[in-house]
Formats: sequence, structure tokens, C-alpha cells
Amino acid sequence: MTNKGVFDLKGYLADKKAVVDEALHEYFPQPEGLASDMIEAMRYSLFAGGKRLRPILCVAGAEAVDGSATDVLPVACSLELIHTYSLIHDDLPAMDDDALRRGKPTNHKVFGEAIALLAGDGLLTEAFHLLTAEELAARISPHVILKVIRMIAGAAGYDGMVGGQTVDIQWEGKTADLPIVEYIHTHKTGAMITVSVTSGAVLAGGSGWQLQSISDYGEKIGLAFQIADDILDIEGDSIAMGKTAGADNQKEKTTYPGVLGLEESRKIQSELVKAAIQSLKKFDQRAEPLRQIAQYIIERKK
Ligand code: GRG
Repeated sequence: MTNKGVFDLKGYLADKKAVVDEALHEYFPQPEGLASDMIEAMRYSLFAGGKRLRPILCVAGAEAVDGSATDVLPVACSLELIHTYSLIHDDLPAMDDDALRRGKPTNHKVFGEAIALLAGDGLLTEAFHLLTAEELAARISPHVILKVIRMIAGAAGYDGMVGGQTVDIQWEGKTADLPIVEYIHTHKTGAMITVSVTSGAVLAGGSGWQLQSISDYGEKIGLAFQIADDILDIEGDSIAMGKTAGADNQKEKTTYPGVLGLEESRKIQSELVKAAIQSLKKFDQRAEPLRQIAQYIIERKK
């Protein structure tokens, strides 16, 4: 695990995804009782085959400061629940009106709009239920858990993902400039990615400089991730991505390639990845997964 030649990122991502998927299956309710249709709808999107990038970042953030997956699994899973809720709501007719997500028909196409809306609400609420799990409180001090809950609520809310989504929708069809697209991307996508990696490091007891460096890393890869997503929307393949390619252009979305062009966008994403890796310069080989995930974020095909 000491350098790029030896570390197997593909294997690492597959292993951590399996650990996260197993925990999600363990934590998540079965479709029982009178509200079972809504629980089925939550499960449909949660287990539709996401990359689990946010939980993996949480685990890798913990490992970088000598923690482990076991320390952070409920938090890692809660991040995936919030992410999945955002995708269900994002696909609704009132938002992006998409038909395909994670390679399957979108939640509202299968369960109807009302149940899809409620499934998103259920996932968001269940995330905070999971954040107060006894399993976590048995390992981590309440003070640290409270701090992490506050960080996650901030990143998911009005000054994070929901704020970014608001500006994204309000700027559709308008000519935006760099500060606007930067606001959208850092809030809509970057905030949750940053909190994913930082929360892992906080839970694992990272020191002041470690948390600052990991937070800088998160901000840089968060922005690079959404720029890569914009580029994939132009160049990617719907089947490989599991969602409709070309949707941004069709909806006249505010994107980096739209504002700066493809070449400049590619340049910026590469610089962000370099800077993200540089943020980790004081870390040892335990941060190797984070370094390589940074590169993977702009090289991925889905
Ligand atoms: C509050 C009503 C209401 C809705 C909120 C905030 C929000 C809806 C949506 C914003 C979230 C969003 C769609 C951000 C885009 C980020 C993005 C590129 C998502 C895809 O992430 P991946 O590639 O997907 O990690 P997988 O499927 O692999 O998890």
C-alpha cells in the first residue's frame, strides 16, 4: 500500500463497497407493515447499485488517521442514505424530471411521485436516526458524535446540498458566470463529499492539522467530482453511467464546460486533483486510498 504501483484501488473500492453494502443491509428496515410500499421504494433506490463513494470516503478518511471502517460504519451508511434521498428528489418531475438512475427506472417512475417524495423524506430522516445508533455511541464519545451530526446536517442543508440544488434549478436556461457555477458545484455536490471524508477523520480522532488537510482535500475533490460529472454528461455513455447522458445540455443546466469550455474544465479538474493530493503531503501510506480516489474521481466512466 505504499505507492501507486502496489496499491490496488479497484480492489480497495470493491472491498469497502462490500463492507458498506453489508452494513446497509443490516441497518435498513424490511418492507413490512402498512407503510411497506414506501419502505420498498427506499430500498429500491438504496440498493440500486450506487458506487458508495461517500461512505468509502468516510472510511478512507478514518483510515488516513489510523481509524477503521468499524469505527465509522453507521455514519458512512447515513451519508449514503442522504445521498440516495437527494437523487430520488433530484429526479422528480418538479426537479430534473429524469427517467433513469443507477441503471434503473427512477423511483417516481416505479412508485409514483408521492411515494418517491416520501421515500426521499424517509431516507433523510433515517440517516439521522442511524447517526444516533447505540452501536456508534458505544465506541465514540457523544461530544464527537454531536459534532459529526452537526457537520452532516450543515452539509446537507440550506448552506450545502439543498442550497446548491436551489441555485442549480434557478439558473437553468440562464447565462451563468464562474462564481455561480462554483457556488452550485461546491454546495450541491462538494459539501457532502467534503463532509464524508472529514467526518471519518473526526470520528477516528484526527488531530487539528490532519482534519484541516483532509477538509482541504475534500473540498478539492468535491468540486473536481462535479466537474467530472459535467464532462461525463457530454462525453459519457448512458448505459455505463446508468443515467441519461446529455441531460444537462437539454435542460440548459449551469455547468463548468458550459461556462468555461471543455478544455479549460479538464484543466481545472486536473489541477484540483493535484492540489487535493498535495493537501495530504504530510500523511503516510495510510492516506494512499485517498490519494488514489482523487485521481479515480476524474478518470471514472460512471
Ligand atoms: C430538498 C426537495 C429537496 C430535494 C433535494 C439536494 C437535492 C434534492 C439534490 C442534489 C443532489 C444531486 C443530484 C447532486 C448531484 C451530485 C451527483 C453527481 C450525484 C451522482 O453521484 P454518484 O456519481 O452516484 O456518486 P451513485 O449512483 O454512484 O451514488
